[in-house]
Amino acid sequence: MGMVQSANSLAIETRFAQDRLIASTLAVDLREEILSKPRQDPDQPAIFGREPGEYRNIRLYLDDRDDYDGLEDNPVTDIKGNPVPGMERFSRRVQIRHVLEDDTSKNDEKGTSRLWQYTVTVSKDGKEMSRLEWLDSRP
Ligand SMILES: [Ca+2]
Ligand SMILES: [Ca+2]
Repeated sequence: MGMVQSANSLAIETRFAQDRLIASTLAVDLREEILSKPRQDPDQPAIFGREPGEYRNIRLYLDDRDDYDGLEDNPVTDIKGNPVPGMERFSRRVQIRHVLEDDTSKNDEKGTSRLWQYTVTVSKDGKEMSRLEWLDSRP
């Protein structure tokens, strides 16, 4: 491989590594935001997902963790719904599953488990770049 070619491929690799770092940072940021919210809605009867009046992509109005289920943050926005400069090609998605306590790969169909699995996926131009999963429990 010639000098120019290897310099090019190094630049591409560096760019990719930067994108991966940005994507994982965006995922961690969203996890921190979710974990900063209470497990149950503080001011209305709690339901899984958003309670009435909680707008889909303005996260400021989301006041409990399961409100984030199904969130599509595309392109990446701040908590007030403003696009984040430089992040136009990145998007984030949140999925929450009610899972069995003894086998978290299975969904809890009966609704008796106290465990939820959270997944945050970050993509660039629609291609997945980072994924973060964690378990959350209810007392
Ligand atoms: Ca809720
Ligand atoms: Ca709520």
